[in-house]
Amino acid sequence: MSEVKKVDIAIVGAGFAGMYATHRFRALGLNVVALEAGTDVGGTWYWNRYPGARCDVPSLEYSFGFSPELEKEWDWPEVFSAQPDILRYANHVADRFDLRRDIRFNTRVVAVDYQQADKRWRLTTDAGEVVEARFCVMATGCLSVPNKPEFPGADDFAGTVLHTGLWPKEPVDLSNKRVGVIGTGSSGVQAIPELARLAGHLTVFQRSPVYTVPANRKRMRAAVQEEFRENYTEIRQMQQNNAGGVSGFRPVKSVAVRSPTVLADRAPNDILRLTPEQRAKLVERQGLNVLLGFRDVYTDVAANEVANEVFRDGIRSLVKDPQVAEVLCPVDYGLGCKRQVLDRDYYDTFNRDNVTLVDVKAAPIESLTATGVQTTDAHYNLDVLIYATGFDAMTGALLKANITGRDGLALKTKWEHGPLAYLGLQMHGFPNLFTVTGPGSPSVLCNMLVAIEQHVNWIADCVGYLDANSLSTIEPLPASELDWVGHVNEVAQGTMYTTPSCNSWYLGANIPGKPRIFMPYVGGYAKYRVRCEQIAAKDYEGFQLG
Ligand code: NA7
Repeated sequence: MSEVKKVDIAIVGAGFAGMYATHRFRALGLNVVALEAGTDVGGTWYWNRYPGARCDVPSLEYSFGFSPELEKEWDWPEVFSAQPDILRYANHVADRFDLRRDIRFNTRVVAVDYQQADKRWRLTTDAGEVVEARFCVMATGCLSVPNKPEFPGADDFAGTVLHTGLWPKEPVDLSNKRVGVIGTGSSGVQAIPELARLAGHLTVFQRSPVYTVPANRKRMRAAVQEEFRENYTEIRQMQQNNAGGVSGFRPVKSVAVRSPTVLADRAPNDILRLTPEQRAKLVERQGLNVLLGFRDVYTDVAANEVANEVFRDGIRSLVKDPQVAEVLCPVDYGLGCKRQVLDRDYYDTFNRDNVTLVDVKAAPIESLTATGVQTTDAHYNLDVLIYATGFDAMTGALLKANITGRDGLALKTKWEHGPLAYLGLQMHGFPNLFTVTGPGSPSVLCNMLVAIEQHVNWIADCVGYLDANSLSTIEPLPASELDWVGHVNEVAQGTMYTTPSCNSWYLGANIPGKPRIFMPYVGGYAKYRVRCEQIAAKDYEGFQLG
């Protein structure tokens, strides 16, 4: 066995969370190592290289706030960035802060074990290397374990198989190919218009239709970027006080004031206060996005269904073939149940001659064959099959790391009935192990970069506190995590996220056998941040220090 590497802090993952953790803990004078399965930094943005991959938060917000120099020197080409630009940014950050010297790439952590006697964490890698650390920080991401449904005969398919969440670095030639894609969530919706342009023929296997609205496609104007730079101190403060970790800063100097006609068209707060004619007119003028602006759509089931029907009418007007349009209309769930999907030309893609939509809810996929996909009523010949089937979200990567805490308690056992954690930061029985954007924290309901920085800063302050007070361990009391999980569930009740008809990855409903629990904290980032700060200020109330 190779020599054991001993460090103060072991970090698992070198996406944005692991990168910032490496930087932040190093600044405390601690000895750090980050272990990363990929060959380079970027995490989610390293793996999700599929055509059309893009962020749904504006880049001037979805960027690190810890370095004013970084803010000054980086130019974003578009308002909402494409994956290659975000990955370029991650690489720039790694270069600028010399992060790679403390990151081991091509290294997958296969076991994380608590060594009770010396209160250290022992991490074992797929190469059999061992790292021991006082603290272990799981920066493993919320959407990092791809979900690949097991269809009978999957191994028989002789064509190329790809997953959007594990897209190869090498160019994929789809020209003149018969391409099939399974899945119409965010990844599928982003990829499908691009795949249709690249492929000879595209067959879309859709189980659940989606509510998707056109994304902002604006190039970044230099003046807008500059105005953000001038106001970044205030913008970062605004993010800290916003439920979604987004400042909502509107450039005033660099953007012309909207015309009075457009202002007059703005939607009132409640859709139920409009007549059907007014609703139709509003959508005609402003597009489907306008439906997302009504307050009651998210709080009132009747209002929600009105908006859903207006949305369906919108789909019917955008898609030429009425039968195809009907299959694209979601009926089983409403707006606000799943994460809002943004697209570029999605509905119009189904007007192309080289695209076929297959309803696999009506006729499910039975098996894969050597030559394609067999549903209960037809066979589809394919050269390439793409899974856009999502992720084992939020808990997947943590469980996959085989974490075992005190007294041999496996995280898998502790979380058998759902994730039990305090603030999404720590678990009882797992002293000195922290999760960045873990279940029970705002995480995926927040601007991830803001959520990541807040967690890493909190953990760094906590480690500093332990050292300053000659303490060696911290873990939550059992009652604290029970109370917190109760609170997380309570605030999720009554929202559109948890209506009985809603099945989303937020609830774990996309993974067979996964407990149905709403995992992220819906109470809002700002409230959550204040709570974390108060707890730290009260000498880590609810935690047990030793
Ligand atoms: P999602 O949103 O989980 O979407 C996965 C899609 O794959 C969805 O349409 C699923 O249909 C479909 N799916 C999954 N399993 C199957 C099987 N067995 N047969 C047919 N279709 C299937 O993942 P994404 O990657 O698109 O997006 C995840 C997040 O990444 C997104 O919310 C953004 O935050 C970024 P279903 O709805 O389960 O019927």
